[in-house]
Amino acid sequence: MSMLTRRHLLRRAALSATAVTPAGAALGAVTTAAGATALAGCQTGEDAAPTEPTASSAARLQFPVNFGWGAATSAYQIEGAAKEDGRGESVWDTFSHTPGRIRNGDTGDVAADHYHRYAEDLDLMRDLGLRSYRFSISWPRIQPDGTGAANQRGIDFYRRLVDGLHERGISPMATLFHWDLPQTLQDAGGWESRDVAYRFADYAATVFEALGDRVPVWLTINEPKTVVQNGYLYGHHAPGRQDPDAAYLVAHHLQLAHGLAVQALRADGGTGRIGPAFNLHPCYPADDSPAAAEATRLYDGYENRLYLDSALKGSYPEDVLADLGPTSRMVRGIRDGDLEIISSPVDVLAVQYYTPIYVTANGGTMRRWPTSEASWQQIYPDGMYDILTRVTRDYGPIPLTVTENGLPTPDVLAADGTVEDTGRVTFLRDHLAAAHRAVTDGVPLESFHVWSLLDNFEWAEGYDQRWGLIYIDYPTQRRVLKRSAHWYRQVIADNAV
Ligand code: IFM
Repeated sequence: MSMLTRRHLLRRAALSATAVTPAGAALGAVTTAAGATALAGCQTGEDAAPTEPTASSAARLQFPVNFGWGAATSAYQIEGAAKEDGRGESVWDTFSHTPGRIRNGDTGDVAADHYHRYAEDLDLMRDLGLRSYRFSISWPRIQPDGTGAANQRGIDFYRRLVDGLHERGISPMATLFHWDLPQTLQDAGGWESRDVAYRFADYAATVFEALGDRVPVWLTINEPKTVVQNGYLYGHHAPGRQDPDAAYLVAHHLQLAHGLAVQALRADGGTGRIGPAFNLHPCYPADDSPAAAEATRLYDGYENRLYLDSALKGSYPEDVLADLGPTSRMVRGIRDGDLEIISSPVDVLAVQYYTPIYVTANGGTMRRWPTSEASWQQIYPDGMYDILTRVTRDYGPIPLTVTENGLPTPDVLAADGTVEDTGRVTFLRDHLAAAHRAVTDGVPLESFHVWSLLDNFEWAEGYDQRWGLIYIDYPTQRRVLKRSAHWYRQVIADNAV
């Protein structure tokens, strides 16, 4: 493993000490003006210096007819009911119950109690006017031990949820895996075990069989990079490992699992569309030096191309493979035919954008923009434009959906029952304006999902950070629409920001 890789890993480890949570950084590109030539890729040249973020504008930006306005959640972060109706344990049950792992010792045992309050939450979605709801299915609710026959009570819950969405005119978008691996499979090696990719395909087939007639869009694995980096490099996510060699073998097995699930849907004769969900980050050189350009290129390989190239081009980036080296567990773990499986044709690509990354000449990173309450997140709306246009430029006109974008804000429930999260309104307006600019420049963006619908369990941060459009008063589980929710309802009604 090269020096650059080691610096990359060390940089990430340092970030994690200050509570990096989600996946990481990105390498993207820089752009500002509306030119279609503004590539959002990994820019390494002199003209890559970022400019001021997009200014807010009073002009209305109309989105395409039938644009899929949505919001997103995931199972472990909102459902609670951790021990009900036959649900098995996941790695996140184990991790969150391990002292010292989660801020304030929080767990997902109750979370937003969505498992019991889903009907109320569906009504709130309808009241907001959502057209799309992206949620995840809990593997240990469907297969408590990660294999074998389906737990009917688990299936029934998601059936009720999906039926409730249709009754309210909201289109379901289901993620098969949002990090809650059954603990039994972790005990058998977790994602380091190639066999787990095949167990995932079996689980996916079970879900398609049960819900395939009611779910039009499937996403396979949420943010494989976060599992790789936070779970296996820095160890502040489940399963809490710090083993770079294992991390990239895990990356390969997650990609393999993705491809096998795509094939399972096709084998099932499913009519639904399917694709991966990647958190992508535009990476920019921190200065004009050739060394920064070179370091940015490799950084982009680890952050973006490792996942995009394998799924959409059928190859891993040569620079990353060379950097990992021929004796790495990942490189040794790639078998003939794997990349054909991984690049099984998909119908849609889900992009999750939170932050840019600025890479220094020595392979480190630096902060250029203000951060949110999440110290890893620099607020840079133009990065949304850059990453969307880069994906279209580099990977062709595959339909895109933004499945996550948002930030945590210091929300307080006032005595008059309001929550004034004006920072979230500004953030979403500016990021939607950037997405609109990408659409204007030809990006086939179909939908946009705010992260998140509800305040929820933010992994290592517990309940400390609030990411929702809807405030959860955890002691009472009362739901309160924040100012941003009212604003978003108007955006949806107007089909414009
Ligand atoms: O809460 C997470 C989500 O589970 C995955 N993407 C990033 C979000 C914010 O950190």
